[in-house]
This record gives sequence, structure tokens and C-alpha cells, in this order.
Amino acid sequence: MSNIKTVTTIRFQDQRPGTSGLRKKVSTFQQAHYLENFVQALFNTLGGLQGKSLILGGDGRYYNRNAIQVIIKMAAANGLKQLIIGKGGLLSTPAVSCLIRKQQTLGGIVLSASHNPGGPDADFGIKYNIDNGGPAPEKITEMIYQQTLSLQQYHTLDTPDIDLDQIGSQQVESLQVKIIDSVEDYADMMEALFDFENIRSMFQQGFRLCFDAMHAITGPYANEILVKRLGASPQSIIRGTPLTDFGGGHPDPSLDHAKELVEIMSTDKAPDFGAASDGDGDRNMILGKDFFISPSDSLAILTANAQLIPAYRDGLSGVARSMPTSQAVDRVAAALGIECFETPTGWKFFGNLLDSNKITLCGEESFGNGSNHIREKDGLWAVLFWLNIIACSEQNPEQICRSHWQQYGRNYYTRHDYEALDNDIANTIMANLRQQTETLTGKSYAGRNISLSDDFSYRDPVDNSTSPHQGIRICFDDGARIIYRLSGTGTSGATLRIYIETYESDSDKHDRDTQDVLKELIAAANELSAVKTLSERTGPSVIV
Ligand code: G16
Repeated sequence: MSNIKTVTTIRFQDQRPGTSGLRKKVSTFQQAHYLENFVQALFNTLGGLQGKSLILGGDGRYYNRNAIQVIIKMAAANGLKQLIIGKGGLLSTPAVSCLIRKQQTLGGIVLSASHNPGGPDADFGIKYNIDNGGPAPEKITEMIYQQTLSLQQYHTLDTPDIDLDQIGSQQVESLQVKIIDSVEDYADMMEALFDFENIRSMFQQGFRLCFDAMHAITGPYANEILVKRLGASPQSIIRGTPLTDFGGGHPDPSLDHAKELVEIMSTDKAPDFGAASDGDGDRNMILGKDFFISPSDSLAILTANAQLIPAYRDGLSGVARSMPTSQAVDRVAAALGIECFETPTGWKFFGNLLDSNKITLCGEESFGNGSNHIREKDGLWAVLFWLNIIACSEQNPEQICRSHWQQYGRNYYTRHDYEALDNDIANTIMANLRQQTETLTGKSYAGRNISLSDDFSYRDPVDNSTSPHQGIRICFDDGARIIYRLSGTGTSGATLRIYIETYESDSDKHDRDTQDVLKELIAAANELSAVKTLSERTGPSVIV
């Protein structure tokens, strides 16, 4: 006898996925029917689940296990054939992408709010990835949202919870639940991409690193790859145990939130290389001894050195960066004679370019880089890429970065975030800017002339879909830019991000303080947006 239950539900109006899935406070997800509605809307959007498989896992944050049990029961009631779940419900975002591709499943569900904090009073999230392993494109997330607005019922099962910690297969009605090792497939893939022998011998010769897993998902992955397979010392990994509240911190690999790592890297006895990854393992931060590599520079450096990596030795088909990411990689692409695409913020926009082999590498200013090996950005992949470059070049991160600037020039770059703004105020700031774009071209600010000013609209070169309103661009005739956009990942109020950059070719001027170099452009950015007056703030909440 079947235990399927059909539940009459109430609708929620706030389930439109943002830059990367649906992210809300845990308490929002804990409301009766909230998670169930979104999952049913997803299943309805996917159509018949009969005979299909999905990957399921999350970053281990508070509510991960509860959500997994809910999804198992709903998947069984909706006729899915197989769910492949990481042991303990744990899978990094890159590992989900890797498994979707390897197992050729219909897609996968990632439970994470990425770098946002975790715990009963913090954030939770759910994201769907399609069969190429990448985040669902806007067409699909919009269909899911439309489903949530008209949903009347969902299907679930009256059945006990599944043991998530036992590797092997279990049956829930006609659904096969397969619990697998969370790390192995991903680690094997990394070993196939990079020169592990070379990196291993570097560790044997005394090379030292510090990797901050931020009590998030990458601890077990870093342990398997860096310690077991490459021979780094077990002490190289700090905050290596995943905790449901990330030990009370923000699992955000930035100078602000990886303070212990930054401190370790600034002492006399600092290791040769420092790195951190975020809640779900897709972001990365790279440090040398007392030296920060900006994510935009990192993308440019990986691109310039890709020929050192076994997987990319035959060359890159092209590269892409999100629009607000600095233009450092554009110069490398030009030198390599390959195309550089400019996409809106959000990894989903790289999917078509990767699938059609228009690009091999891509990245964003928000601490994310990746390649065609999967369809997500990938934190440990970036760490291994850097280790591989260091092993081949025998230079340290600072030397690699400085010689890059020497060759290509330096893009001084910063991001000023105004967090938790009142939504109306944030919308007013953006509307005012949008209006101004019509008259700014030709005007002079910060001693430069504005050559282009618009609200960025992207036309996907593969499927011709258009994504308008992706951020206000103010570009100057010397290559400097000011960009404004509202974040699509926050969970309280609105976050205004202002991105500012300028280019310096003279290597005698590559050692200056970024905020100082950019101060006139920053003043212009503040003046044009009237951000301080309208928000009644004295300055940004975060400077990256
Ligand atoms: C997500 C997206 C990224 C995006 C970042 C910041 O990353 O996958 O593509 O750059 O958010 O987006 P926003 O500026 O809208 O807050 P993650 O690591 O949070 O999933």
C-alpha cells in the first residue's frame, strides 16, 4: 500500500530565486509548507520524474539534514527513480556539478546559502542545477517561481527518515536512495586535471601552505586532496571540520572573514601560500606571504599561465568574466588572441559559453573562478591551479602576481558595498542612476571623460536570450569604470555594490594603495549616486 500523501498548501509570494537560488533566513524556510512548496514547484517544472535521477547534497549548514529528509520523501512521492546523496547530506557545490555530469543525471539540488552565515538565526538556501551541471538558467528559475505562485498542493510520503550516514543503497517506495562518499569523485577529477606529481614533490621539498576551510564544506575535500593525495601536513588545514553554524563565523573567504588565515600569512614564519574557500566550496581567496591576490587578478593570472596545467596545455578556446569583474583578463585574452566575453553577474551566464566551447576559463570578482571541467565555480580547483603554477614556475604568489602586472599592467580595483539598505532607497538610487545614464556620455568626472554610460543588457550569443538591467556602467575614455548594481544574494534589505577600477601600465606605479589610487573615482561614484545622502550612511559597510 502506498503511503503517498497529497497536502493542500498555502502559497508564498517571495520564492523568486536570486543570483544563485532561493536564499532566506532559516526561520523563513521553517514555516510550514515553505520548503515543500519550492520543491514541488521545482518538480512540477521538471515534468515527469519517472525513470530519472537527481544528485542531492548541501554544505552542512543548520537545516541541511532536515531539508534532505523532506526532499527524499517528496522525490519518492513524485515518482523519481533515484537520488544520489553525499554521506551525511554533504556535497560541495562543485562536487554536485561534477556528479551530475559524471552520473548523467537530470540535475541536482544544492542546499546552501554559500558564504552567508549559518545557524538557527542565520541563512539557508536551495538551488537547482541542470543536466550540464550548472545553475538553472533564468528561464527555468522563472518557471519555478511562476509555479510557486499557483501551487495548490504537494506530494510527500509518510515514512521514517533515511539514515544519511550509511554508504549504500536504500529503497523508499520506488525511489532508490544511494548514499555515496562525498569526496572521492571530485578528488579523482582534480587529480586528472592537475600535475599532482609535481605539486607532491614541491611539498616533499618543504613547501608549506595554510588552507582555511572556514568550518564549512571544503574541510573533508581539502583533507583528502591536499593532505592525503598531495602530502601537505595535516596542520595545513585550519577550521577543517564542517559545523552547522560554521563556528559562528561568516564562511566567506575574504580578508574580513578569514582573519586567522590573514594573520598566519602576515607573520615572519608565514607559509608559502594561503587560501580559503566558502560555505559550499565554490569560492576561493588566494594569499601569498602578506600579499592579497584580487580575484580579478587571479582570473587573469590563471588565464596567462594555463599552458602550465595538463588539462589546459592545448590552449584555451576563450575566456569570460562577469561585467563588474576588472578588465585585467581582457588584456591577457587579447595577447593570447582569444575572445573575452562579458556576462552579467551569476555563474549561470557562463553555462552556454562553456557548453558551446566558446570559453575554457571564466571568473568573477566575487572570489570565483572555474573552467569547463564542471559548470560551477570551484574553490579547490583554483587552489590547485595556483599550486600547479607555483610548482612549475618556482615563483611565489607575490612574484607571480608582480611579474604579471609587469607584463600586462595593473588594474587597480575595489568594491564598496552598502549593505542592508532600505529596499526603496536602494531602488531610488538605481532609478536615479539609470535616468542619468542618458545624459552622462561626454561629461567629465574625476579628470576623465565618460565614453559610455548605460544599464548593461546581455544577449547570450548561444541562445540569443536577453537579460536586461544587469547594472549601471559608467566607462571612461582611459579604461576606468564605475559600476553599480544591487546584489541578488542578500537576505536582509538591499545591498548596493559599487565597483571601481582604473588601469596603470607603469610598473613603477604598481605598489600604491588601491583606495588611494581610486579616490577620485570613488568620490565621483559617490557624487553620481548620491549614495551617502540618500542612504544616510557615512560610508560603505564593506570595502573589498
Ligand atoms: C553567487 C553567484 C555568483 C555571484 C555572487 C555574488 O555566488 O553564483 O555568480 O557573483 O553570488 O552575487 P551578488 O553580487 O548578486 O550578491 P555564491 O558563491 O554566493 O553562490
